[in-house]
Amino acid sequence: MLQAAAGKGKSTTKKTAPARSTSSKPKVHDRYLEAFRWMLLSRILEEKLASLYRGGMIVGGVYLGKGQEAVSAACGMFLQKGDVFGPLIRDQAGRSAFGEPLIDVVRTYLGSVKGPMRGRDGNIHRGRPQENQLAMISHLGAMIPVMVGKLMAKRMKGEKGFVGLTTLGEGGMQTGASHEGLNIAAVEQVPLVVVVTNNHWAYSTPNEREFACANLVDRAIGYGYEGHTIDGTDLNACLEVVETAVKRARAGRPPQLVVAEVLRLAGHGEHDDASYVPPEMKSQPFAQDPVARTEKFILENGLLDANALQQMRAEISRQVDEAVSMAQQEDAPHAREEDWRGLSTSPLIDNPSA
Ligand SMILES: Cc1ncc(C[n+]2csc(CCOP(=O)(O)OP(=O)(O)O)c2C)c(N)n1
Repeated sequence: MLQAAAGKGKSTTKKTAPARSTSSKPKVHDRYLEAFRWMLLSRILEEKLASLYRGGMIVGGVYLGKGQEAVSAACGMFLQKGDVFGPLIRDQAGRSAFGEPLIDVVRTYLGSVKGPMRGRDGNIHRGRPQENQLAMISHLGAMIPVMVGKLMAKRMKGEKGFVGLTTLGEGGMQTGASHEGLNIAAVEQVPLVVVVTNNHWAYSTPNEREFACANLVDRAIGYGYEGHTIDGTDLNACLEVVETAVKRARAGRPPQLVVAEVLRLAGHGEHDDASYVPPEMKSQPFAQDPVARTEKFILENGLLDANALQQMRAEISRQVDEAVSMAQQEDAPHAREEDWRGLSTSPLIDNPSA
């Protein structure tokens, strides 16, 4: 749903009538099924990671995207070569849709020296900056100014037609870094999409202790963004809205703010039992499990039958198990043999003209 539209110049900001997205019927079945596959991969992979964590085989935290798979998958699906993705902790589906190899994930969690972080950096902080997947920064809000800087650098180099998309939790949106980043992106008119997933909790802090506006999308107009809201449990709505936002940013319209509503269907991390979530919240519409909802839709509309779905699950589980068993046999880094320079700076030191 498009909530507020701002013109390209800051002074021409105007509010348009909200247009409600009415249909949940997928227009493009292939796209719907592709998104579902990323969602399912995320769910199955994360269940495996949680089980490895419980077995004491993962050092550091495990943070699941359970409940956020539909909006996250959509975030990765409309980005093209040359676009930049800045994912956060609950974005396994989006990372996979953007092109992150499964083995990268497992190698990082299991500390393999062959992983993208060479076994040195934990779990969710992985990335491949040279392939435009920014390494995740934990400090809430800090991904936005980093993304803005990256987009400005691309523009200064004369690149054209690119978009940057970064994600944020509703808690992260309340930090100073978020405000500064959101503001400067609009001042500089960089081609940016910010997807905020309001999962109702920032660790154990509920929405009413996080912000006092009616809906976070109301801030779009104040920042000079175009704003959109989505039911983050409805895959088709997520695909439509994120696609529109990416297209608009690419077409040179102001930065785009998308606010999706879901419930975090796990603890903050696997160390947290989330016992502070009141039971009545779990029966709210936004608390639906997007994977189950999408699966039901696929079956009811005959996009796949139960047998084909079962095969998809089995195939993904097999790929996850193979990746885990490969990474488990790989070495951790050896301190004395390591090149301790940073991942991004090494090529610049070796080849200063690069
Ligand atoms: C500036 C800062 N403060 C605190 C933290 C610790 N912290 C990490 S995640 C988190 C909760 C984040 O909530 P939200 O942004 O809503 O995202 P969610 O975890 O719900 O997806 C907190 C408090 C941090 N990483 N950075």
